Amino acid sequence: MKDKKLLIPLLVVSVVLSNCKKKEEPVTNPEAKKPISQPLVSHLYTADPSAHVFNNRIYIYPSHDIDAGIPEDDAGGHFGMTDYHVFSMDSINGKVTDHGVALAIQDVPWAGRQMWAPDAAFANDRYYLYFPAKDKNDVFKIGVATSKNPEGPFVAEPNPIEGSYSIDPTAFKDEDGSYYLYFGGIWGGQLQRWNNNQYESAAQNRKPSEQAILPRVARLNHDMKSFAEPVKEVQLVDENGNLFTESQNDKRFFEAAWVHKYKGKYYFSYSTGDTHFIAYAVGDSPYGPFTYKGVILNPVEGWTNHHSIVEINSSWYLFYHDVQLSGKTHLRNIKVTELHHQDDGSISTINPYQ
Ligand code: FUB
Repeated sequence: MKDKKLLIPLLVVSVVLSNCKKKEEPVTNPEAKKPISQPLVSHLYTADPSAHVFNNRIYIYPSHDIDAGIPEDDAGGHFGMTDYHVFSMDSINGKVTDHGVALAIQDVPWAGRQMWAPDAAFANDRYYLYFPAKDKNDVFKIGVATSKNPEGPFVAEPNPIEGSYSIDPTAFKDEDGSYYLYFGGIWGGQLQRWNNNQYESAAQNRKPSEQAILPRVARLNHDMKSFAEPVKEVQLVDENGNLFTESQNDKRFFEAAWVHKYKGKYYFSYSTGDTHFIAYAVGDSPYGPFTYKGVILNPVEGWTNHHSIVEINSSWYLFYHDVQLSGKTHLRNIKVTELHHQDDGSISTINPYQ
């Protein structure tokens, strides 16, 4: 009896409280970071945006993130992407068009799984899509596919580029018309398995005191489908000309190479991986050496950081990604913001959140 008498006032109190709670929604967190830019695409998850201007239009070649249902591991197994979409815009604030599937893994004869960060180039009256994927032996290689149109669809070559390995290819065209393919990524990207361009499946990550692993470059042949020379290491050095050690992981290379040229200098930018910076280094030749100069982009939300830099109508832009839409490391969204070169050639550091 005593309990029943208490029940009615308790019910009244709980109904009043639950109504109060509803009125208070949505709960806003005063500590939440405010992004400086919004996702360019929200109907798909996209990452690793490589942007180019082709035919006066901006084309973006990103990874297409999906939830492949693969548990997270240190080698990035949960990044189980299976195709690419190309996006375009007529201007930096213009409407973004999704051109649909440009290349799917079932149409790449040599590929097994994980289509990671791609890039594109134009030469010989056609467009070339460079993309990494694991082959049927689970070894990352770099493939090339061609199309008459910047948005694809692309037709893949039957084999990966001979002599290629690891991930994150980026094609750079120099002013003399030569093209260079930069690539490499450590840990899940397997670059640590390739010493002297030879594969050692059991090779481990470097120890903190050892010299950091270097990104790679090779000039492309006129056919844009093969290397014109043996793959070389790209020297990334500090202000005294010394290579970094693995322990200098706020400066050493991890993945996501990109090269742009500004006032005659070559800018090599890259992700430092586990310290999450996009850093840059400057040199006088496409082969380097490149001297570390600083940070272009501070860490974004999500583990990875990957970008591209492109000049559009005399302004420079940084395309990048974070995980604003999903909050999940492997489900990212591409973004863009303006980038500024200072008079001394340095690049102002961008904070992705206010
Ligand atoms: O998108 C898969 C991998 O994540 C890329 O290849 C890396 O650069 C990192 O962004």
